Amino acid sequence: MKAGVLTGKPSFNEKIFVTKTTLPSFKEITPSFRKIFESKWVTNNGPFVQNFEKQLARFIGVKHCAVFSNGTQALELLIRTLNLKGEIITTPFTFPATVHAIKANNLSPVFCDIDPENYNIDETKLSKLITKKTSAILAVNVFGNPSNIEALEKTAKKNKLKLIFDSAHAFGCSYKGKRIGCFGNAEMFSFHAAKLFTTIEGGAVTTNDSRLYKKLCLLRNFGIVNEEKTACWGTNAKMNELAAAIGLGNLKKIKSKIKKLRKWNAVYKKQLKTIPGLKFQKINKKAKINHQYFAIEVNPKEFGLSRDQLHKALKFDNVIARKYFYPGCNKIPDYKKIPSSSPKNLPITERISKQILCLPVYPELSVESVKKVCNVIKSIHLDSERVAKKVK
Ligand code: T4K
Repeated sequence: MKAGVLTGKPSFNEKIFVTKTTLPSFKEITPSFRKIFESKWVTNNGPFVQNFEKQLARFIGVKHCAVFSNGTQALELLIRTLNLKGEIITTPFTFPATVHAIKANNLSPVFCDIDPENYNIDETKLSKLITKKTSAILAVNVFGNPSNIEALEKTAKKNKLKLIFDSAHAFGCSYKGKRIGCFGNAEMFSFHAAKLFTTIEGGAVTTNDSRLYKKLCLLRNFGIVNEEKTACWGTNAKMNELAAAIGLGNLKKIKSKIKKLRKWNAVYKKQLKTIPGLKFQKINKKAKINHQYFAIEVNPKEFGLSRDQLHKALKFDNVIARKYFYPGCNKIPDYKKIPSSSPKNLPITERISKQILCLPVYPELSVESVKKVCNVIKSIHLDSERVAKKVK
């Protein structure tokens, strides 16, 4: 089989995106939507939201879950609720929302470089970044791969810092037999349409801290306690009833979806591992992941083409892979000038962000399609010199 970049004929007739929203079937969701439409109670902590929060907390095995209009709002409000000051240490190898949530609270991000194998914060580099101004560590479980949680907990405890996790990618993952969502002071999830577990737009914070949970609920609803009392500043970050109904529908299927994705992941690994210059993310040995991302690291010398060239070449076959996360957040103008942003402090982020490519993976994808994507990549590698002329 020859890649489309060589033949002029794409292997897929339609675009294969990095992911595809998975919703409950229309038939399954209709009774819930009918109930909501008939009741006319569509938002403001309605019965579906309340039930969704209970079910999520039970699924994760955590005391409390507060849901939000999206993951970014969830994280912003979590930071505000913890009353943090000064600086928060985080990773530049993440979606901009992680860092924006710090900035939205008038706090300064401090970037810690990542581990070259697992792409999470390199905990051995944390100590040097901790100053009197540091109030928290915001770690990201990148592509659902749990961070080295014990090491982070130890550093946070020793330095009296709060520890929070951006677990936007990690719904359904676990660490040492406990689900992600139970760790640190609190964890945030995104339920965006591009996530394996979605409410279309939505997010959550999970925590075992009852006071934190109550405060979060207050802040997402304008700080309103009751008709006559507004206790503090707040905003509108509420999830609506239709979103919660979709979440409840999707929750029933999450385990079977993960099972499917595990298979796709195995197929990708089996097919791609023999191609020179391709490497995979090292998954934490103590973890089980949800497999919603499948990232390859492209070594240009060994593969024969750069990540950017492969990314372009795949488009000839209608394979729309994504460069998550390029460029690193340290390159965003708002953060570029802070001292920890300097590329010389972040050599691993610099390299990985230029070599990473996320391939399509979602439950609707067939094994044949996954194999076809792999064959296209093989063909591109084998004919890399010819491909290079077409994708400068
Ligand atoms: N922290 C981290 C670590 C995150 O990754 C994110 C979000 C957040 C925080 C913030 O959470 P939210 O506030 O978003 O809840 C997508 C998502 O929009 C974003 O939520 C996600 N991370 C990020 C990793 O991926 P884009 O810019 O890649 O989205 P887009 O529109 O290009 O969509 C990606 C693919 O998803 C499309 O190629 C096809 C598929 N898709 C997309 C949409 C919108 C669908 O199948 N259906 C859809 O409706 O950011």
